[in-house]
Order: sequence, then structure tokens, then C-alpha cells
Amino acid sequence: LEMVKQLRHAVEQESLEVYYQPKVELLGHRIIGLEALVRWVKEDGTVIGPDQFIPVAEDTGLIIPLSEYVMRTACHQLKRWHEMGFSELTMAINISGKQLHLPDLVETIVDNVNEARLSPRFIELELTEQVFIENIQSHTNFMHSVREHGMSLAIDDFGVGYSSLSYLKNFPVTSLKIDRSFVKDLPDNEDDAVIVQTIINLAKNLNIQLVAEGIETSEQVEFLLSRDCGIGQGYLFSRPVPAEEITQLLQNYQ
Ligand code: G
Ligand code: G
Ligand code: MN
Ligand code: NA
Repeated sequence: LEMVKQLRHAVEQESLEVYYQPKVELLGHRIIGLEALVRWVKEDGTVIGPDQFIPVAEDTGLIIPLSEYVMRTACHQLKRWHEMGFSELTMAINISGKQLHLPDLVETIVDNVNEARLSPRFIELELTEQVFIENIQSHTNFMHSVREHGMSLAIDDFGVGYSSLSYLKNFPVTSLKIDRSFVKDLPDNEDDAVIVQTIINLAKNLNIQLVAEGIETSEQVEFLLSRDCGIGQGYLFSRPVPAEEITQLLQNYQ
């Protein structure tokens, strides 16, 4: 209960922070996009991760103002980076299954994109595989609406859910993010190597962009490049960090 009160206060005061993690080209490490990841920075400076408060926010309805804050902040920040000359950067925003039940979710997202004077083609929404497996009509409607508005749609944590892969054919997905559990033990773990190879082939055959998550070593990069996976995220390139640190990374690269 105390946590609910504090979280409500943090949302009202807009004292949550949005961190960003780069998505890079594995060959050359150029940043091509960012993923927005919300953080709760307490007054004593401790940083709390979303796993600890998103579920609370969902159960209390605070997810509505919270996610609007994240979207507004991320869109305005992306606009700032575009105006600094990094004009092709994309922004990925996480959407949880429960948020999909919110009425007007797409409209809220589109309003924020328009308000920041961004083209929707720079916005990518990440849904976990669970959402696809559930196969609920309202979720399908959401996905088509996202695509009709010109935004991209990624499946996050791909490969961890048991499912029929046919949903890849039936949903308008533009990108797959290989769950980091399959990347962790590359290149030595032969099972993971086969699984990752299979996901790479799948994405290629379906003409879907592929992103490897959780990259921490250059050996992992070498393996992925040799198998023709060209895009990734992970601590090797950067942890999720505040916007100013991303600006530094962008400027240092040039
Ligand atoms: O940043 P970190 O790895 O701690 O994120 C943990 C989880 O929290 C991830 O699965 C991510 O998708 C989720 N998450 C991060 N930011 C947001 C957000 O703004 N909204 C929602 N719904 N989930 C988020
Ligand atoms: O579920 P989602 O992919 O949105 O979660 C992103 C989470 O993964 C963030 O909490 C982020 O901190 C974490 N993460 C990102 N890169 C790495 C990595 O290289 N290693 C590990 N262990 N975690 C990572
Ligand atoms: Mn994600
Ligand atoms: Na993930």
C-alpha cells in the first residue's frame, strides 16, 4: 500500500525517469535506434526497475498516466535527437499485455507522436510473445491499427513462449527480438547456436527485421555477424542510460 502511494506520487510529480538503450548495427556499432525503459529514481537515489513497479501500476490503473508519460518523454527526446542531426533514429516503446485492454491506446500513442512532430515511421512498439499467443481479437485489432498508422511492431523476448509460429504469418509484425537467454551462452552452447540460427532463417524467410538482445561479448557479435544477424542490443554497447549519456554516445561516434 505504501508503495502504491509512493508510485502515485512519483507519477503525479513526473519523477519517473526514462532511460534509453541503443540498438546498433553489429558491424561498426553505429546506433540506429533506442529503446525507452522506464526507471523509478527514489529520493535517496536508488533506482528501481520496471519489473518491480509496472505490475503494481497495472493493478492500480497508474499504468495509464505512467505509460503516457513514458511515450510523451520518449517522443520529445527522439525529436531532440533528430533536430541535433541524428534524424533517422527510431524509438522503441514497450507495451505490456494489460495495456492493450486500454481503450484508445493507439490514439494516445499517435497523439504523442504528432505532438512531438515526429513521423510515425520512427516509432516501434514492442509486444511480448505472450500477447501473440493469447490471440485475442482486440490485440489483433490493435496491431493492425498500429501498422495502419505507419508505426512498426516488434515481438520482444522472442522464443521463450511455447507457441505455434503461425502467428508470425497472421500478425503484421515488422521485427523480432531474440530473447537474451538464447544469446547468453553463444557461441559455445550448441543448442543455443542452432536455435538462434533457426530464428535468423525464420526472420529472413518472412522478411522481418531481426534484433539480438543481451549481447555482452565480442565473441557473441562475431557469431551473430557470421550467421548474418546484423542488429543487436546489449551491455557490450551500452546499458540503459539517461538521455544525456545517449547524446554523448551519438556525438562521440561522429
Ligand atoms: O529495463 P529493464 O530490463 O529492467 O526492463 C525490464 C522489463 O520492463 C522489460 O521487459 C521491459 O519490457 C519492461 N519495461 C520497461 N519499460 C517499460 C515501459 O515503459 N512500459 C512497459 N509496459 N514495460 C516496460
Ligand atoms: O524485455 P525487454 O527486452 O524489454 O527487457 C529489456 C531489459 O533487458 C532491460 O531491463 C535491460 O536492462 C536488460 N538488458 C539489456 N541488455 C542486456 C544485457 O546485455 N545483459 C543483460 N543481462 N540484460 C540486459
Ligand atoms: Mn523490450
Ligand atoms: Na526482451
